[in-house]
Amino acid sequence: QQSEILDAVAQVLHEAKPIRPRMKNGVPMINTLSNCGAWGWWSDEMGYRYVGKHPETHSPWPPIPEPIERHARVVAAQIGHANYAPDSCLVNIYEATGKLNLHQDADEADRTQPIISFSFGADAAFVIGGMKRTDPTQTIRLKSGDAMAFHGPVRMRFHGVKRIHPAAHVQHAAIPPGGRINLTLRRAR
Ligand code: MD6
Ligand code: FE
Repeated sequence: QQSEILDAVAQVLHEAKPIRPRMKNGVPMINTLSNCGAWGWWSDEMGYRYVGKHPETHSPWPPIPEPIERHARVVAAQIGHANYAPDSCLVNIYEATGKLNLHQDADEADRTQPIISFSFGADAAFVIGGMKRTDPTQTIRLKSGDAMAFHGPVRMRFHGVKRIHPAAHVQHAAIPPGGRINLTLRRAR
């Protein structure tokens, strides 16, 4: 199942080349990203938002590959969302030194819709806190093939990736050496 998904990710990355978003102050983020689906998450000097086209090539994002959507629907059904219809899949690409600052996913129109995530490659120290940035956090080790759902009361909790553990990893052409790929499927609009 992982190689089925990763082959589809490689195709997406071929069609929509990974790019590095910037924060509002212009500072580049650490990881590169790509997207598939009608809407892609993006950040630059104009802030965080969903865009319908690749910011550099101006091509529409490729559609969400069937295996990726199918696996997301399986997970969504398990948490009571039988009619989950993601319109966005963010592909976050971590080098071995990658990380992701504490954040809330708050750019989606309907926050009753879950976010489903899949992790591949190196392990990640995933931190999850509370509703306030300063709330205490717990660290969860995400491994290759792990699925996670952010829904219900958890949906808006602050979270991030403290570090990557390059030791244990699955190799695939889509994954940087010693790095990691995370997919987050969303209902953006
Ligand atoms: C990551 N994940 O695992 C980053 N957000 O690399 C996220 O930021 C995330 O896994 C919302 C829901 C699930 C997630
Ligand atoms: Fe997130």
